[in-house]
Amino acid sequence: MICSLVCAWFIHVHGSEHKKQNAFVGKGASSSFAFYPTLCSTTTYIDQCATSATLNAEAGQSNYTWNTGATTQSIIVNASGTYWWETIDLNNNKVTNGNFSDGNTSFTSQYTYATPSSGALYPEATYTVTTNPRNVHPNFATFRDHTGNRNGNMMVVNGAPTAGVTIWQQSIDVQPNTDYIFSVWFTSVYPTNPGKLNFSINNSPLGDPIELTTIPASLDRADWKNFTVRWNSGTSISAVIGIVNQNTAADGNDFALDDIVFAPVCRNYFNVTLRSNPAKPTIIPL
Ligand SMILES: [Ca+2]
Ligand SMILES: [Ca+2]
Repeated sequence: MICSLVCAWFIHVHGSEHKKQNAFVGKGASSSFAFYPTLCSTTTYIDQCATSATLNAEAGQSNYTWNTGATTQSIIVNASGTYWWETIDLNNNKVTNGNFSDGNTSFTSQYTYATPSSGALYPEATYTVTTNPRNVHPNFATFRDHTGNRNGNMMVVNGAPTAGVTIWQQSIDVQPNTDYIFSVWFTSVYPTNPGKLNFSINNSPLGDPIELTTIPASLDRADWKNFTVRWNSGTSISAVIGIVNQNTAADGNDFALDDIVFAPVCRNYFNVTLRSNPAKPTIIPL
């Protein structure tokens, strides 16, 4: 009863603030209310008579990082306090033409560009920008770009057996002392010897090797996978970001990439207040 009264008062006094924050105020012994922040760096306020609250990060992320160490979309917290989860600020992508919609522009490659046509990618160490790998090599798989758009472009590469060659590179401006995520979607376009690559920044390798997976011999679909690496800009105000081939296999080693993002990490905060029921009074027998 006491808790209900306290919470009723709190909702009355702070209701307008909570509405503005688009948060839901609930009460009860436990909570399964959903919270979906839509903007990065916002704070969602939660205040409820409960011993726990469920915090839901925005759906559709490829990975989740909470300050508690959790990596799931939702977490249950049992104490008042400030919690946050990190994501990529996609509204601040520094890459130009990362989805290749503008074709073969805004980036450089140490491989040779081939104008899209049947068999254009027969030679090793060539690349193109096209809507279907089969369009440029009869032995490559047939599929759409990463977003599944029939008219969407991707970069298709016939990898060559020389390590340390830059496949894709672009110079970008960055803010100093900021954490960034470099994110790329890759798939093999041929089953043999899936590609091995590295992220690079300012011509130094960064992060774990990017090891692609094979695709079915039927060559009827892609296996798009997302690879990311984190980087702190330090004192830099610009960076040369790149993707470097590390596979020395002669056969196969052919792949596609799409939706390149280089954007700051941002955090969404939850400010949680949990109000427990007070202890029941002790009834002393007469
Ligand atoms: Ca695309
Ligand atoms: Ca090849």
